[in-house]
Amino acid sequence: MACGEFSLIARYFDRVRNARLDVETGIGDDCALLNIPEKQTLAISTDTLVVGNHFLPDIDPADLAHKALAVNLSDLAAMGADPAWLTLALTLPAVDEAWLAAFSDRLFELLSYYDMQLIGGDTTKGPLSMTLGIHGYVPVGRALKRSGAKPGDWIYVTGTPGDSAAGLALILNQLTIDNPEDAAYLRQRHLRPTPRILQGQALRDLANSAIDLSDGLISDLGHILNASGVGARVDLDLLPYSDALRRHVQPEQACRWALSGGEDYELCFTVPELNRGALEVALGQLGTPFTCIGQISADVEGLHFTQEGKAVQLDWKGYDHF
Ligand code: TPS
Repeated sequence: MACGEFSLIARYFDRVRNARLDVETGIGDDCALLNIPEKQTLAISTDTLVVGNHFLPDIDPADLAHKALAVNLSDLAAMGADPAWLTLALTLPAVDEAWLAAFSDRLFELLSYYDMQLIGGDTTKGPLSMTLGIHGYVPVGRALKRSGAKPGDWIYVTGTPGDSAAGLALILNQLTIDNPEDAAYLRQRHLRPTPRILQGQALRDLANSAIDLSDGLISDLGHILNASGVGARVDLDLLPYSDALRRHVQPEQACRWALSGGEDYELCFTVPELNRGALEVALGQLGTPFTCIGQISADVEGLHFTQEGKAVQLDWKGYDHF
């Protein structure tokens, strides 16, 4: 059956209305009209994913939907925001109904999980790509920023950075792992990252600064340092690795992926000494693994690494498209 742009939207993207969110008009008018809850600041972010750069052409459409939404949600997590509205501009080479059904099913599953609503978008023909605009809100004055790190703050990461880059290496056949469970785990960490939404919200009153790990710790922690005008020491011996990464990847490669691989979508944040106990409780209650990897310092510039107590120079860079 032929499926034009408008029936495509009606069939796959105009689904449920969210009762929590005050949306006057969702998909189906020229603009969406949203009423923002009182005493909340709107948090807005946008991300583009392009075939060949962010994913391979044969990616499973459900994985693509998951990743596209998760990387956007991760930006809201890094600010401590509550997710609410999504726009989706989708460019497709052709209408493939099975592909669209699988893509939109996973998208709406996640939207429902995070209690969000798709409020608009655009569909065009061309090489597969998409731009998502995500909107959330955060109580006025309580958003986490990159610029708040203070000397003496402890630096933490959630989860186990490096897994996503190992998953990508598996997908690109640059790495082989003979243990199917470990290989599947690493692939999943790349294809289906977990946005740390509740963790970001729990950090609002505990962390001085936060960022999500999209380009790798070197680059992303570097943004915190630049924005805050401070330096930091990170102890490479403290970097948390997953069992799968540790079992199958040489330590130096694991370290390189953790620092510069990117796409982990974990949070990196800094916490003053005073809040460390409350942090243990708050993230412990959520069952989130998190690790202290270093400390913000006023007497160094930029990022300094130590290993076995000695300074080490690393010339690795974070992921850069250009
Ligand atoms: C086919 N990659 C793409 S974007 C990015 C990384 C590490 C950083 C975050 O992007 N080639 C293929 N798939 C991939 N996922 C990569 C390379 C690696 P952005 O800054 O756009 O959010």
